Amino acid sequence: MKMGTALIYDEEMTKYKLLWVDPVCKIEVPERLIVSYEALVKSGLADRCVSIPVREATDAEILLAHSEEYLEAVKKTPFMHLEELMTFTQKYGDVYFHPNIYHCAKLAVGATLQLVDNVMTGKVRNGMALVRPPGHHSQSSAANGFCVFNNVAIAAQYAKKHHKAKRVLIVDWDVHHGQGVQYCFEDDPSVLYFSWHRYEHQSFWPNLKESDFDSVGSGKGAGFNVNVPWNKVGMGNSDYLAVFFHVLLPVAYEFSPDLVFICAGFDSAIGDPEGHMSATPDIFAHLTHLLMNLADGKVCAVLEGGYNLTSLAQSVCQTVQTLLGDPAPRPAQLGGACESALESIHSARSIHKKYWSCLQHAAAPFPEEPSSKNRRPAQQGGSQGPEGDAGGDAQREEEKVEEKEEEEIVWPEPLRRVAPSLRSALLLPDAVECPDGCARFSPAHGPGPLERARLRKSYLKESEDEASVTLLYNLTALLGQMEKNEIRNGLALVPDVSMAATLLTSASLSKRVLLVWMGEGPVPSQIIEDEKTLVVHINSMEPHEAQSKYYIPIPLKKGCGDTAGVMQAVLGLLLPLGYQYEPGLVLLARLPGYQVEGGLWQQLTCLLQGLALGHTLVLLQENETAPVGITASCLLGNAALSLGPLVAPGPEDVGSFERLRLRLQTDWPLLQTTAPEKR
Ligand code: Q9C
Ligand code: ZN
Repeated sequence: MKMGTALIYDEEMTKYKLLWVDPVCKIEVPERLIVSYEALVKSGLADRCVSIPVREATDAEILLAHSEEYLEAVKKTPFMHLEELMTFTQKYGDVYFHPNIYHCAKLAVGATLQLVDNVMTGKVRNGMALVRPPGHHSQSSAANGFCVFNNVAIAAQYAKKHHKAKRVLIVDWDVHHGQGVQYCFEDDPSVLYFSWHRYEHQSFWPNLKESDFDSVGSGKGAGFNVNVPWNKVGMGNSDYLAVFFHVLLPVAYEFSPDLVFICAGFDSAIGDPEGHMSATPDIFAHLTHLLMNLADGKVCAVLEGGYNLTSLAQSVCQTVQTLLGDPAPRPAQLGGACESALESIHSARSIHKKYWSCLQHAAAPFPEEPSSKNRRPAQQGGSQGPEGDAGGDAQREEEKVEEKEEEEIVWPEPLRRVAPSLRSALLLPDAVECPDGCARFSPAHGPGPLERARLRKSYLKESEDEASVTLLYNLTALLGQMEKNEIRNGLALVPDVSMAATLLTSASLSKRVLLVWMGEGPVPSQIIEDEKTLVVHINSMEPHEAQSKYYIPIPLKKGCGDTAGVMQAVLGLLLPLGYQYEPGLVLLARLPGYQVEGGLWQQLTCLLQGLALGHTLVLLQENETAPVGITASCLLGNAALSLGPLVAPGPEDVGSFERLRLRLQTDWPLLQTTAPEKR
């Protein structure tokens, strides 16, 4: 099992800075790296990582993404005087040179390659490289946007060449468009580049036509470039998650990368003077978590932008802590994506539907200019923007927000994330062996006579033996310790999954329980009627309308063994529902006879752990012991097995998901993929 998180950093990369006055470049300071690293050290996170030294990239490595002429030109900069550096700088846009920047740029590339080597050879599972200068704006023959060499583009080429990576995914969550990465892989179907970025209908830097949603790649690479432009500032947590659920993740799972890079810029976080967005640092825990089961967990995060030092340091910590496997914080009060974000989501889904079967039923594209151009997006917290016609007032208000000094923007410090001392407890019959690394659950003491009588009366037939009573007691005891945060997650083999689920939903102290019901068999009516339980039932029964806000059957014509279909339901329906619901506990019930690919079951188990601080309790049928090992592995924090490139899900199923989404989105706005007046 590949475990461990690499951290790659060297103080040397703080040793260059702007030497003249330039208001555009003054935000790119050495302190960006210093505060990020210090925050990791102070929080104890750095100590938990495997520290790996940087190295200089070789010329041959730099040439994987740059021209010889450009490399030779940059090579001369260490010997230039101030005047010459200023002149050289003027050849490029929004960047500065310094006598030591060439050295640092070689280290930034080398640090990224060290990360790739360690992840690809299995020395660590994942990792982060804290580097300066950043990379994603730099192009074959040009420095740009504080970037000298394209760290991630070079590393993606390197992984293909030296580690035989067949498919590489690059997720660019920096607030700027990484046009350098886009250009590098424009016609290359082996590298899928995803970027969201502040765009404002091309009025924001770098003001390129090709940053819009309709640049999808060219030639063989058509469909492998996914742009989601933000046409408003102020995008928040709900907007970011909606793009992940409805655009990036379905495409990424269909693509099935061997390696994932994150162009991890944190200028997309609140307080940033460039981005003007309102997503909070803890959202990066979720964005990271949602990518961590692609490519068998091989994720390389590489720092790009981020100019508010407080926001930057917090966001870096959230990312690294998630890579280390700590439970993600509860994403609070998610609304739907705002109208402008929905327009971008809709545009991206529509233009990509001919390339990705997961999007084949996305609604038709907008006719020309959307009428809602002036509506403001969600502010902090990401709740729905104001309804009704937006006119000049809304416009003026927006200008006020823009004028607000970024230093004035405050947000609460992310809560400390504590991992319970016991990660996984298993409740197994004596005859079933406990997988390595797991603890067999045993409560401090057994039930007293009164408790035995109560359990027997409420849940058991007369004929059942005392062992059944003990099992029920142990189940509630396990649940109790999970709810006290003494145990993170659990697995129980039970004689009757339905009965155990009924017991647990009624015994849970959580205000909200998410019950994921996998396979054939009715959900007990007692649970359906229970207001504090949201039931999502994935099955292969005939679709039926009998549903309430809290009982959501998702029927699959092709059956719930159809990997592509179930994955689509999980990413596009189950996860948004779960994130919106904010459960305190997730119960994952696998009904007897449920036939499913092991990797799919693992993906489900892993992805659900982003909810409820990782409090997942899995129920399996006693005589079906085969999934115990693979389930336990995921509960322990190992990555789910990759599913391989997904084939098209049943077309009827994709269509029925879309209809289900339409029907449910009034109650659950995070399911929205289209702006209201276009529905
Ligand atoms: N206010 C990175 O984040 N200046 N580069 C834009 C518009 C350039 C950002 C000016 C920003 C470059 C890696
Ligand atoms: Zn940026």
